[in-house]
Amino acid sequence: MLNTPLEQPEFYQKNRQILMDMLPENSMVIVPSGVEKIRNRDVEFPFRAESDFIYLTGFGEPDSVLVLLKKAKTVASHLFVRAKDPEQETWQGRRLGVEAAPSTLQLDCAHEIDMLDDEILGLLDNMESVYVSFSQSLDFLGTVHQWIYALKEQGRKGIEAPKQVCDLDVHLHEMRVIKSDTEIKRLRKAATISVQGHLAAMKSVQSSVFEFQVQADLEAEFLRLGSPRVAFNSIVASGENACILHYTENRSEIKKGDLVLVDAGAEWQGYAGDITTTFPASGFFSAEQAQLYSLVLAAQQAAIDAIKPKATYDIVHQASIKVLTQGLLDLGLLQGDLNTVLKDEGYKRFFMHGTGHWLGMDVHDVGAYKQNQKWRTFKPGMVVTVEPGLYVSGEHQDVDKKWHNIGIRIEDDILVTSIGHEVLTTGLPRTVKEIETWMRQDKEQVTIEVS
Ligand SMILES: [Mn+2]
Repeated sequence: MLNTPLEQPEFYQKNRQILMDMLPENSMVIVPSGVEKIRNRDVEFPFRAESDFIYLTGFGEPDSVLVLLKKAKTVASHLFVRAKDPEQETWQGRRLGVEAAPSTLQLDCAHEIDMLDDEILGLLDNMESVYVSFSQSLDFLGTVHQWIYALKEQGRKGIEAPKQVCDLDVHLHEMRVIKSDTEIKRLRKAATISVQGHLAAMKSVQSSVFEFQVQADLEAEFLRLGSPRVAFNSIVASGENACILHYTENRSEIKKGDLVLVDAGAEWQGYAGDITTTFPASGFFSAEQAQLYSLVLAAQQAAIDAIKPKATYDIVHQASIKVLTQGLLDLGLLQGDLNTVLKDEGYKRFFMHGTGHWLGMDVHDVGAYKQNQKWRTFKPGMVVTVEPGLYVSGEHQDVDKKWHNIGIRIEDDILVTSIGHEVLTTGLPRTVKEIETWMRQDKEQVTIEVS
């Protein structure tokens, strides 16, 4: 659990200010942190607060709700938190509490969460609009509606209920698409730790028998470098498992001739890293593995090269599928001519996902991809992943067996800059030759250490 508030409360204060500047007078914003979920019996899943909530508070306890009001050109911030409770805290961990919250988080005032239903009715009186994320659970949206309903019932006493409920995502998520300097710093750190974890995984595969052992070394490195948790469940997929896009079982034995696909990222101060590496368990690619790998890498390079201000996600995707499709035609995995296969999307048999996604506090970060039915253009401060792949499984029975059970994805995190782009996830061996050399050197280093 994230009991310690994150650093730099002024960063969150600024986020609140920018958000409220966008909203009209007499608006209220309501953002909950989320509730703990039972895993089994009395064991909870590790809690991680909603990103919107962290973005505006730097705080991560469950059962908390942020309420922002804009009235007479002034913004007031109220936080509802769990009450201090020495007994509960002895069992379950520290709580910030009502008294410490305002100064620690630079908020105007704090209340006990148990008082939310009562207090919010007073705060809502005379508010014109309520902004709440329409991505929230129906439960929470229902609660907001109940509050408004309760106010309407008191209409004869002169109480005025809000007249509209608006989607907060439109404003808040658009804000989150463009990263500030503080956010870029955190993403850079998440990227650096993620790179180190992937290097540890490449090292681990040489002494590991099972996928979970590689996962252990990967995640140990994240933790060792101070990341409190993975940004998403790590994928360590060997051989045919790599053809399952979100494989997270990680229980199989790694065979000598397998490629191992690792898709994992560390979280840092609420921000995600997201890297995929694919490398041979033995330290050497087979001829077919090397051919497909080099093709995916060329597609990734073409896609990264296309990233600059005013380019669009579609341009990046088209750049990668063009290279992949031509390569699949050249290798005989696809037949026909380039334009026909591109038009018919024949490549989707081997590459069935997009080339990437927004990256930020959420690994598949918030923000629209299209605006007014058109792909939106890139702007400095946006962060995207580029992750083309090729997946040839035993199911592709019309394809020569020599290509079977090869799943490859290569993914990096890219910041759009004013002059083009910057790869945040540098420092990994990427070409076939670099990977083979790195793994061989590493093996020699390990041998020296042991002897
Ligand atoms: Mn990704």
